Amino acid sequence: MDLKIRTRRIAAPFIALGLAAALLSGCSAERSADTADQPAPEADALQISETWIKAADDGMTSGFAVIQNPTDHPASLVQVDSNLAEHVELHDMEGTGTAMSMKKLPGALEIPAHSTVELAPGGTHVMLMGLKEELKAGQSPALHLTFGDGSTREVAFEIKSYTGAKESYAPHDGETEHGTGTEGSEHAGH
Ligand SMILES: [Cu+2]
Repeated sequence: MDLKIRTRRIAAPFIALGLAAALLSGCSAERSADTADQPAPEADALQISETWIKAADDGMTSGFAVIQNPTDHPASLVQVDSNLAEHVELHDMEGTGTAMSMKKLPGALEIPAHSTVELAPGGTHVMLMGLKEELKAGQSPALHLTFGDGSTREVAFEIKSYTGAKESYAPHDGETEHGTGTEGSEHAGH
């Protein structure tokens, strides 16, 4: 609490300073905005596809995506938020075989210039912990993504039932669960 208030007080003069600087250098700022030197916000420049989340009744589940950076500038995914879960973290897998476990990424997920980063089962993933509601196949809730430059974007993730490779936290291996197909997939949008 106290910290937050203090940060805000400190931030105000800096914002004023930045504003003054922007006004003073109005001409040059306008010029550089026209050139390629000014990178587009990461939220707009990154191409995000194949977004999906494993269907789950409760507890935790994970989300996946393919993030492509076609620009000349490095980008990063800093944070993912959702009101579907108590906590959302970016996780990575560590170790091999049966000793494989997941851990929170120490920092942002880097997406270097002209590269594609894949979040997939068995690898980097978005971890949704403490689900507040059942995630049923066919739904397409939006997650809130925050990037390295502070830009943000809502991205729809399709809920899919998935019985492939499990991470270590999914104990029911080999069970034949089906029937939660994607029939009646009304894209709730939201
Ligand atoms: Cu995880």
